[in-house]
Amino acid sequence: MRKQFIELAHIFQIPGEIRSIDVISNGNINTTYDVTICDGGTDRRYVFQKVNIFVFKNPKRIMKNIEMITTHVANKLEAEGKSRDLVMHFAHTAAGKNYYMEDQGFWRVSEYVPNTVTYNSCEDLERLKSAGRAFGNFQTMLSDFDASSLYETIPNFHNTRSRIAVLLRHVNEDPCGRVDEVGEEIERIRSMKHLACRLNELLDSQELPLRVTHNDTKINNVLFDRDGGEAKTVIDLDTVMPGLVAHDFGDAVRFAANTSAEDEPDLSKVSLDMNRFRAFAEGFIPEVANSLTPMEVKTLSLGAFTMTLELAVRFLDDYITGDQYFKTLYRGHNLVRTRCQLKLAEDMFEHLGEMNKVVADISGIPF
Ligand code: GN1
Ligand code: MG
Repeated sequence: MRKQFIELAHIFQIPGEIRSIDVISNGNINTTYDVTICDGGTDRRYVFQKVNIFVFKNPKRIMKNIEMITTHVANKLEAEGKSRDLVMHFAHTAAGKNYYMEDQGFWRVSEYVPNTVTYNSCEDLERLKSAGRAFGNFQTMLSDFDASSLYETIPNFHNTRSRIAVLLRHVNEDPCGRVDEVGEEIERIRSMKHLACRLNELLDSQELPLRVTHNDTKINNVLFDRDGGEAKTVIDLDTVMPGLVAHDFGDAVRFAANTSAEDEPDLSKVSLDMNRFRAFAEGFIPEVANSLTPMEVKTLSLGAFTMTLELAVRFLDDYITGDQYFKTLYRGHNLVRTRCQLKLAEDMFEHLGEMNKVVADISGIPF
């Protein structure tokens, strides 16, 4: 492996000697390494990433999106007198490309934002609020970005209605003979389907606008300052595409306000933590409030329920089609994830009124 990384460093024009290579194991899709390279007595850290081309069919276009987005954000930061380093920066090959494609895969390398850490869960409410500000701010930074110039990296990514339709088609086909095991889960999804498609309806009727959104707002996609604890920047820009603000808010809540991990097998540990919900909302909403329509604000909580049910649908779909999309650590991992997300979605359903009250309180918009 070391030999391959020496070659990659050379291709991406990074001078120096490789000191260490560690796997970063928290993504479910790409394969990521934390690589330290020493040049002239100084150690620098880089992120080497092999992009999953089963999931991302056109990675070159993704890298073009990323180039446009990071340039846009860096220019804005500079105009505000802030450091351009607060947005991801990718290494380029001698041919000026921010990726390298070979038989073994599709590679990219970014500089590790110095002095930062990531968290896979978040009980610290101040930290959560700061993550809310970071995702809200990212959204605001992209509010004047031309959405039509973006390639849609995964079509229908957060199209919940289409996700459910695909699942139900696969239930009929039962390609791996696993449908018998999951009758109850399918019924629970069917019973929540109507509400989960509400955002689709509001989009169809143009009561909600499309914006440029991040679409993968897990807390571990936020880099926090190692010393101060404040969120510095957001990463994982593969799915920046047109979407709904409720998707970004909702996916973040799904992950960060769950009292358990997203794949907790002990369902008694799975629930919505309203304190964490409030903390994230207190960070996110003031950042975006000026640019959102009242309907967007009113559908934020619905976004949390919708994204959680959508993830249950995606995990179950992957389970019954043979675990090809998400990385799994054991047989049945996707089913465990499904059950966890279903339990959380049901708990969110119970708490919709309470969540809406918090959003109304923070935004000042009466519902
Ligand atoms: C995937 O790889 P990661 O952890 O950044 C997935 C997200 C899911 C998430 C669930 C491109 O994200 O949509 O919410 O797993 N990304 C893609 O953990 O499908
Ligand atoms: Mg991701």
